Amino acid sequence: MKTTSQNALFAILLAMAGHVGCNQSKTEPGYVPAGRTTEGRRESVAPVTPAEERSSAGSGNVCLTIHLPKPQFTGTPKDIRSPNLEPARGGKPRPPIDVPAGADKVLSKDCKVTSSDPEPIIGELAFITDGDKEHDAATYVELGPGTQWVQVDLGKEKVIYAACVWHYHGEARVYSDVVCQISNDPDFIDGVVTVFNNDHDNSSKLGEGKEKEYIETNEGRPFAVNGVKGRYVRFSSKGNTSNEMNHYTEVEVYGKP
Ligand SMILES: [Ca+2]
Ligand SMILES: [Ca+2]
Repeated sequence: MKTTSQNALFAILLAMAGHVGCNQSKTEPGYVPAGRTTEGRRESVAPVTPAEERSSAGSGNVCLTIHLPKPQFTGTPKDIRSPNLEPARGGKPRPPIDVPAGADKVLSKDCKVTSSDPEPIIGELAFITDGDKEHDAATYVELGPGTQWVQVDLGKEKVIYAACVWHYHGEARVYSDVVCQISNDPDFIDGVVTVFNNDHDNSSKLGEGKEKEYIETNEGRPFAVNGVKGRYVRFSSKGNTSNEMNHYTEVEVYGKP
């Protein structure tokens, strides 16, 4: 059994390694990734418990751990305006994502990626699942303007419990019409399930979304998926608040291998 000081040291080491933990409850302080500050203050770091210790008795669930790249900027910029933007979170993390035990594995690493723009302006489609999420001029992919998608082929049908997308976290910006869909049809005509959609005015014509737009950071945008089965996962967007292009640094899809 670990002592309190050992637990604290472990938490600090995990935070330094860039892990986002998920054992906080509503009564505990929110987790802040290493190096993040809010309004110039150094934030405290909540304890992080490894996934195998977090499995709560009876429920069979574990909290998803997402490995984060280094942050490139701190604080919340004040000059971004977008009609469907979520309220500022003040450095607080998003709610943790619980998934069934064993369903917290990255399914998408090195999977084949196709796109509505098969010849990216910058980078290669393979960058999107290569596991490198650090922001760098050599790590992201730039696709053309308008609604564009990238599609990950998981190789066979999998049961999906979460996903996370990092578009571009070199500066604070907001991407429009962020949509994620899952299907067994590579053409996304039959059996399409939409699992994330913040296109509130249906300008990308994939349906009206209920999610809010968000500012890109090193945390990407993680979201839970309710055990949806499918082989292909498609991520769409339509430009951003800095330019009309579409970018991807990495996407991850989580579930049972
Ligand atoms: Ca990458
Ligand atoms: Ca829209």
